[in-house]
Parts: sequence; C-alpha cells; structure tokens
Amino acid sequence: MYVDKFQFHDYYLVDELLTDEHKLIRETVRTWIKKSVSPIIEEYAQKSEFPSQIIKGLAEVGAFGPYIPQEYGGAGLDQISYGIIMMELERGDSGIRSTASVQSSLVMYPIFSYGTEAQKKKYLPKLATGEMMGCFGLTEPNHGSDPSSMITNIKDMGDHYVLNGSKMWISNAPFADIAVVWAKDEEGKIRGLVVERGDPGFTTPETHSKWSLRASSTGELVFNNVKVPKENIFPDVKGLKGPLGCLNSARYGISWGAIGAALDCYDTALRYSKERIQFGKPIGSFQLQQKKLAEMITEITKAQLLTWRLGVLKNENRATPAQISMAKRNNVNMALQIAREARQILGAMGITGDYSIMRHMMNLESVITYEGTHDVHLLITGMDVTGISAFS
Ligand code: TGC
Ligand code: FAD
Repeated sequence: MYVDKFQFHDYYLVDELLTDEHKLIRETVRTWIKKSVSPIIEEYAQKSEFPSQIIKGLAEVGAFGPYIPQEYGGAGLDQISYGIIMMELERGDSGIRSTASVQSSLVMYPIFSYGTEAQKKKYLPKLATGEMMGCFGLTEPNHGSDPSSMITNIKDMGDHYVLNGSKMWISNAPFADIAVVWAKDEEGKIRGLVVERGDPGFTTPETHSKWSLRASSTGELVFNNVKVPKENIFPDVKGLKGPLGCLNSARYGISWGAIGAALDCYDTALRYSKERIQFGKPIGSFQLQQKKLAEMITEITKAQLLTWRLGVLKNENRATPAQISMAKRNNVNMALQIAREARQILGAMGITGDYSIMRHMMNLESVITYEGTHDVHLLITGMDVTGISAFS
C-alpha cells in the first residue's frame, strides 16, 4: 500500500505567524489526508473517478464552509484557517480541494451572502455536513473568460421562472444535489438561482476523457424549460459582481491550495534526490539538481508569505480582487513549474503513479485555467495598475 511520507517545509518560520488553532486545524486535515486520501487517490485518478466515500470525511474535518457562521452549520473560522484547509487538501490532490472549494466558496458562500433567510436555513446546514452537495454554473460552451456574454436565461412566468441554456466544465455537476446557476433575466441582468436535481428538464451529463483532475467529477448543466420556483432566486444581487464575488473567495482558497501541491512535489523530489544514486553519488549532490531544489523552496517560501499576508488582509476585509488575482496567478504558476522540475528530478520514475508528481502536474493544468486563466489574471493586474481595461 502507498505510504505518504510527506514532511512540511517552512523555510522562513511562517508557522510563528499562525495561531495554535491554525496549527491544530492543519494537523487534523493533514492526518486525515494521509489516512483517507493518499492511499486511494492514485487509483481513483487512474480510473478517472471521484472517490465519493470521502465526502463524509471532508465534512468532518471542516472542509465544507469553514468560514460560514456556526448558526448555519459552518465552523465560523477565519480566512487563514480556510486557506490552510485548502492547502492541506490540495497537498493530497487538486481534485479533492476542488470539491471542497466549490462546496464552500461557490455554493455555500453565495447562498450565505446573497440568499434569503429561508434559502440559508434550507441549504447551508446540509451542505456543511455533505448530506447535500452543490455545484456552480457560470461557464458556457461559448463563454468562458467572458461570462458577461452568457446566453443562459430565465423568463418570469408570474409564479415561477423558466430556465433555458447550458453550462459546461462544471466541477461536481454529475453528482451534485443542487446547482447555483447564473443566468440573464429579461432585462439582460445576470441573476443567481438554485436549481435542484430532479427538476424536470435539468440534466447533468458527465465530461469524459480528461487528462487532468481525473479524481474530480466534471460535467455539463443542461436546462430545457426548467421550472424554477420564485423563492429559489437570490433576490438582491444583479450583474457580474454576483458570480465574481464568489470567485474572489474561491481564487483566494486556490492561492493557498497551490502551495500544497508545490510542497508535495518539492518534498518528494528532495527525498528522492538524497536516495537515488548515479555516478556513485546521490543525485542531490550534483549542482544542477541542487539549483532546482533551491529555486523550488525559494518560490514556495515567497508564495507562503504572499498568501499569509493576503489572509490577514482578507480577515480584515481589506483584500482587493486584484490582490487575490495576483496570488492565484503567481502561486498556481509557481506550483506548475515546480511540478515540472520535480518530475525531471525523478527521471523515469517521475512519470509513474508510484509518485504523486505527475498527477499534481496534470491537475495544475486545470487549476491554471479555471477560476480565471493565467492570462486573465495578468490582465486584471494590468487593469488595476494602469486603470485601463484590456477587456473592453
Ligand atoms: P467588468 O466590467 O470588469 O466588471 C463587471 C462588474 O463586475 C464587478 N467585478 C467584480 N466584483 C466582485 N469581484 C470581482 N473580482 C470583480 N471583478 C469585476 C465590476 O466592478 C463590475 O461591477 P458593476 O457594479 O460596475 O457592474 O467585467 P468584464 O466583463 O470586463 O470581465 C472582467 C473579467 C474578465 C475580469 C471577468 O469576467 C473574469 O474574471 N473572467 C474570468 C471568468 C472566470 O473566472 N470564470 C470562472 C468560472 S467558475 C470556475 O472556474 C470554478 S472551478 C471550481 C473548482 O473546481 O475549483
Ligand atoms: P477561453 O475563455 O476560450 O480562453 C482560451 C484562451 O484565450 C486562454 O488562454 C485565455 O487566457 C485566452 N483569452 C481569453 N480572453 C482573452 C483576452 N481578453 N486577452 C488575452 N487572452 C485571452 N466553470 C464554472 O463555471 N464552474 C465550474 O465548476 C468549473 N469547473 C471547471 C473544472 C475544470 C476541470 C475546468 C478545466 C474548467 C472549469 N470551469 C468551471 C471553467 C473555467 O472557469 C473556464 O475553463 C475558464 O474560465 C476559461 O474559459 P475557457 O476554457 O472557455 O477558455
């Protein structure tokens, strides 16, 4: 059986900036990942299946809505705790972190922030325990980076809405009980609503043949004259700021998550470099391999500091969307570069499922695309520093 030998790396003693509660949360999630995820994840990724048996464990370690107040079933934790949970989950696998990101930031967050009291009471406690799972439909087949051009729409029929259109590339769609869907009303304003599995005309076909995030389930949301009760709409949020507000939370979590994947690749490569002998010496004694390892820990350390600071700003409600974009873009790219370098340190062994690196590398190809592509986040920074939008 696969043994997870991961050891944490904290070159600049960032731990000293955390509270005892943060460290306890980290230990709890890390122990659970080692016990319940690492031994099975490679098999599930190879067979391209989401390990649904871990949903209960994810809920038990507090991965669903950690910062949602306790009165709605969340844990009422701070933003750094949320980040730490995402980092530990993604250390195991980006797909597992994806499932938790979607449930927390893209389903629970909008219901908590934009929903009515009745919607909060109906959905949040069940989402926190994993009794109910959700997904988030923004992207469409022809509208990815540019969601404001979406064509999915609702028509007001007096006592209900009728929803038509489709969403693509939706994490958790094939098994979700509810979908938070973004659609245009008759005035062309983007509105958010909750659609439930079983509503006639609503189907969720699975997307197959992915080489990335294979242990995460991805699908479409297809709406063919779906009758949605009026009480399922978010009453007050209108426009793109509704879905983008949720993305701020998810992108923040990803900026922490990517550090987890990078740490796992670095830790694996470091250990291997000390054990693998070539030319009568450990390969870690060669300058070229040391350069790779030294650069990896430097980049990880910079990302740890950037993200910790972003967490402090987020706790104080001062983190701007552009600051979050910078961290998502930097950290995911950093993790992907580290995965590629780490894979080379393992030589041929690096391409096998005996090690986690190739799986992380392939996963990160999705992470660098979803929640805003690498290019889109650069343009958000560009817009922030120049005051000029490159999009319009
Ligand atoms: P723009 O004109 O800039 O803005 C329209 C309105 O939105 C407001 N806004 C934001 N509000 C909150 N947070 C943000 N981050 C915001 N960014 C913009 C803005 O103030 C404005 O408000 P108002 O009141 O003036 O109307 O919009 P644009 O059409 O030019 O587009 C800008 C752009 C390209 C940055 C944006 O559309 C974008 O971020 N595109 C990327 C799309 C994206 O990230 N999709 C993600 C889909 S979900 C997903 O991938 C989940 S993966 C889940 C997993 O498995 O983990
Ligand atoms: P496009 O927008 O077509 O972009 C293609 C290329 O063009 C990119 O390189 C992009 O950077 C570039 N580009 C686009 N516009 C510009 C520009 N103005 N300037 C310069 N370059 C530009 N979406 C959801 O709504 N919910 C989910 O749960 C979800 N889960 C996902 C899971 C996976 C595994 C994947 C892969 C995607 C998921 N997505 C989800 C969709 C994801 O958010 C989109 O793929 C992403 O926003 C990019 O859209 P696109 O793929 O249509 O690419």
